[in-house]
Amino acid sequence: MKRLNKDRLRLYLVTDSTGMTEDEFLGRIEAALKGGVTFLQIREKERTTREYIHLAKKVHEISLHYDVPLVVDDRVDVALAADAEGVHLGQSDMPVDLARIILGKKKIIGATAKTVEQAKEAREMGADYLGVGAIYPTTTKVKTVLTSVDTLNDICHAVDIGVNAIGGLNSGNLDILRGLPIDGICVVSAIMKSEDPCQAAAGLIKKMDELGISGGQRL
Ligand code: TZP
Ligand code: MG
Repeated sequence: MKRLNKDRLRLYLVTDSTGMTEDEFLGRIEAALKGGVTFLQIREKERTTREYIHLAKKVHEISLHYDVPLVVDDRVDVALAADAEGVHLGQSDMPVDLARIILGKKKIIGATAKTVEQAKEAREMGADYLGVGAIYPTTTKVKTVLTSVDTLNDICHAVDIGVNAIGGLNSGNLDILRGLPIDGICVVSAIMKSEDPCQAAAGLIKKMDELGISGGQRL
């Protein structure tokens, strides 16, 4: 069975519960799913393992209802405990090939790549998709550097797995990605910090349609 159809990557929401009650957090995720989010990553940097598992299970109950895959940032153990669809791994996290041994063939493994070399290596180790960025400076707490649009384009042409852009993206600045053969975008603040997460998600999809960001144009 195919682990991941690239169409699923179109609007990828990375969650951030900072400063929210659990109900507000879950409510925002559900609203975003109603607005058209197609893929979810739960990302918690300050939580205990037990809290991370608790929240991942709660988010998973909702994402299953919308038939949207959920991956867990950084933590293979939390992904397994919550029976999530997979995990997202950065360059300092567990190597993709080891995660693949632990998770098996059916789970989704995403990886962060900032260079063509990292992208090819992640693909060879068994990653199903790549998050590439940061395209713009971001206000979300993350250790990252900027990745140029040229590098993003080169990565798209160097690998046959899904490629998403990430970092500072919102409906007002997606023009930089016009016509690029990416499969989708990943956002945190554009949805998690918006007044109306449902409208925000719908607006991002509309903008991607206008700009011809639709993946599927390569390999
Ligand atoms: N990796 C690169 S940039 C980023 C991550 C996790 C954060 C993106 O957040 P935002 O709010 O969409 O800029
Ligand atoms: Mg990480």
